[in-house]
Amino acid sequence: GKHPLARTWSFWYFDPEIKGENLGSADSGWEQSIVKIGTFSTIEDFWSYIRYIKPISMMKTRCDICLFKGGIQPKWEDPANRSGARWALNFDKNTPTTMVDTHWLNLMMDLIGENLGEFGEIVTGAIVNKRERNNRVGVWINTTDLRDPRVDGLGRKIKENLEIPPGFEIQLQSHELLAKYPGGKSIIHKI
Ligand code: M7G
Repeated sequence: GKHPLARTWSFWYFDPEIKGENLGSADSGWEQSIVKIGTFSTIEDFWSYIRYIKPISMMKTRCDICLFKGGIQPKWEDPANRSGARWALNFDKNTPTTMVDTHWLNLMMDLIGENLGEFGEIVTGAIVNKRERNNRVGVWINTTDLRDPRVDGLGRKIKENLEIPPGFEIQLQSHELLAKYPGGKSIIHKI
């Protein structure tokens, strides 16, 4: 039999060249470029998706792959993300994209395998962004409350598990601030 995961997850794909149905929201069309790839709840089904989803080193620039807990959309607007944030790992051009692939794969395995312990409870999903300047891995959480020790704990645990050097800074950006001020003003914490 297949090996069940602790929960259901979905893969999503963002490609600005995809222009889907306008669902009537007031946004710029960003939402129309997201498609759900599929949902799974076993280790075997995870690997069958991984086998055909291109690693980001092979993807077009400006595309994203998202892995979210079942029932949560990879958007700031989803109720689970609305008052949340992302831990952002920005990899500059000195980091080979195949290294970003490795970090992303390790992160996905930590998420679906519930290897982040209690810190995984605040996670809603994760996204890898293929970008011209900085490729990015972002881990989305459902809170911006820095008094919750799991916020800082998660950031440290991610660095530890992915073997990110201590001197490599990761930033916590609130979705609300990011929506208002793209860029550095949205950073509420860093480690
Ligand atoms: P990004 O893809 O997170 O980073 O956001 P980038 O700047 O490295 O490309 C790029 C832009 O996409 C944002 O400034 C928004 O215009 C739009 N966008 C991204 N996200 C995650 C959302 C979202 O969840 N909701 C909405 N409405 N727009 C978003």
